[in-house]
Amino acid sequence: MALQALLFDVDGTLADTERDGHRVAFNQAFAEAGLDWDWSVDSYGQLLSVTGGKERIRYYLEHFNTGFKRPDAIDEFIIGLHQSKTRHYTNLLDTGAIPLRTGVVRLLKEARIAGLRLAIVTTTTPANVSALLKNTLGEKGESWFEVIAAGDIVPAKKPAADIYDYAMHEMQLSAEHCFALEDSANGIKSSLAAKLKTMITINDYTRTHDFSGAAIVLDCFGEPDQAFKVIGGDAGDKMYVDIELIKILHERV
Ligand code: XBP
Ligand code: MG
Repeated sequence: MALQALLFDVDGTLADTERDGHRVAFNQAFAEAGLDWDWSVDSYGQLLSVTGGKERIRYYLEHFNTGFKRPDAIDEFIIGLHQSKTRHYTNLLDTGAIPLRTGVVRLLKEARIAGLRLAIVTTTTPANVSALLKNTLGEKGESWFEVIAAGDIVPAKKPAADIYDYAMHEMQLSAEHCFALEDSANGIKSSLAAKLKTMITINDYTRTHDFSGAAIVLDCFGEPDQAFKVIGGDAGDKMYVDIELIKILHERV
């Protein structure tokens, strides 16, 4: 089946947003609300087992900070905290603090030249995607992607298949014409459940995750002068991810 579209995860895949972006913004929101909660670099790794910021705050209260006296209107409390977190996160991106990962811009440009259709498939809030793309690819960055499937658009976030299914439905494409690019166990569970061949580029929070079923696992996309490391799978004689490698992986049974 001919490859027609690339479906990109955002957090951890397009950019290393978690440790120095989302985590920092959560802590800023907590401080602003007068809470003494502090999500350290290490503890945030555990909290990442739950996708979605609101879901992550709830998980923290249920499993890590069980002594906190919760307000009666807990849902509104979490929504308010999360809105503040989104404001801090997008402000942080506006400072240019988070660049795209190695090889991302080149790969996106090559995909556009090759006529591949592009989509974003993420659990993060839509405003976060807009801010990242605008601040890294420029004002027109978002328009490179035909569909931006993000946040609460589906109720069941990754690892459920729903957000990938939604994106493919919007594009009127079936899974065999698409290829997913992910960085985490929850991400690949979601893409595999949607029957998508999936490439993984790991990061510090995900390097020990289980990536069974991945088409290949790499440390990054690489550049012509900066080879990737193959962690699992067969990249042939390729040193960096290009459209040809993705097509080979897509066709491989
Ligand atoms: C990303 C996430 C998101 C962000 C926070 O996972 O888990 O929850 O950490 O985003 P993935 P919000 O890369 O698998 O999509 O706070 O906007 O929900
Ligand atoms: Mg991710």
